[in-house]
Amino acid sequence: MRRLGRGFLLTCACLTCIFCFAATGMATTWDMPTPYPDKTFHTQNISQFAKDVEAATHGALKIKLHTAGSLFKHPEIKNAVRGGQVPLGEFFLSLLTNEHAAFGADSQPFLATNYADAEKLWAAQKPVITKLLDKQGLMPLFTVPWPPQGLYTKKAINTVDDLKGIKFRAYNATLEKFANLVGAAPTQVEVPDIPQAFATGRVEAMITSPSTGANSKAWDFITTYTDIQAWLPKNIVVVNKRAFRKLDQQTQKAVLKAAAAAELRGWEMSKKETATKTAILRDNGVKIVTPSAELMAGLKKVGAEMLKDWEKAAGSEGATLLKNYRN
Ligand code: PCA
Repeated sequence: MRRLGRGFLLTCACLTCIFCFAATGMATTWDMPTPYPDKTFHTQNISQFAKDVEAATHGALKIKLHTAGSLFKHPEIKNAVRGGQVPLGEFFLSLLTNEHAAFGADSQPFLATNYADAEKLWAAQKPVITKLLDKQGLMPLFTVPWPPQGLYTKKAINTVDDLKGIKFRAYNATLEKFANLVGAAPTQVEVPDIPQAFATGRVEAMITSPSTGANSKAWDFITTYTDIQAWLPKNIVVVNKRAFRKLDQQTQKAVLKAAAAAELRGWEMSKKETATKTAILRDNGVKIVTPSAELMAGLKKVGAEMLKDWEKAAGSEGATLLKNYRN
């Protein structure tokens, strides 16, 4: 009896091994580059997305994250997905403004400045950019906004004139243009390089979210956060359509379901970040300032000018987008 029992157990163990091998043999691993550091809420949201996909497919599809630009640098991620070097990736949506202005709608100063409007803007933008990405063999999986963008400086800023000549960190062409129009001197700096850029004096001020400010320990290099709530730019996760089609239908469904959940979860995380990260800035000695009416009027004037240029550049797609957003 004892011998029989042992034999039975051995057989079970062998069968388990065979099944394990079969399972790993069939499993696919997707490498996924992302631009931002691990503690960024976007990265944490994507990490949960990867876990959800793996659980829903019982390990048949694993997504391996390569964060903070470690596999591909941020400006290269989109083309890496397009070219099929990686099946999916995350990037800052408005980086594609040079391809079509419609991609940059969410970075237009003062067009959508709170979550309700950002949601409406995404609803209007989504069909337009889905078509544009489709032509490149790409499909959006989900987008998540950053909290409203505020102004970080080493002194109080009461009017647009106070920004003149300041060395300004920018993260896309639209912000670069905005900085130029207010008389500042912009330089592109990726998030992981922000502390170094301030420490070496390459930049002296920036516009970004409370998230990125707090994660970069902005209190080490600025004194004042002016809460101008200028726009809510988004990150997008896209998949290469050829890679997606290679998945069996059940796996495709699991990916889409996890993506929809990630979008909902990400927007909620973003809303919570706004308050928690502003409090962290305050707790670390940053002065949180409500902008003066004069500053806001000056900044909005620049925003209105930029929107006119954007409308010209974005053509009929832009007109449809704006019409749908405003209706
Ligand atoms: N953080 C990113 C994008 C917008 C934001 O809030 C950055 O500063 O580059």
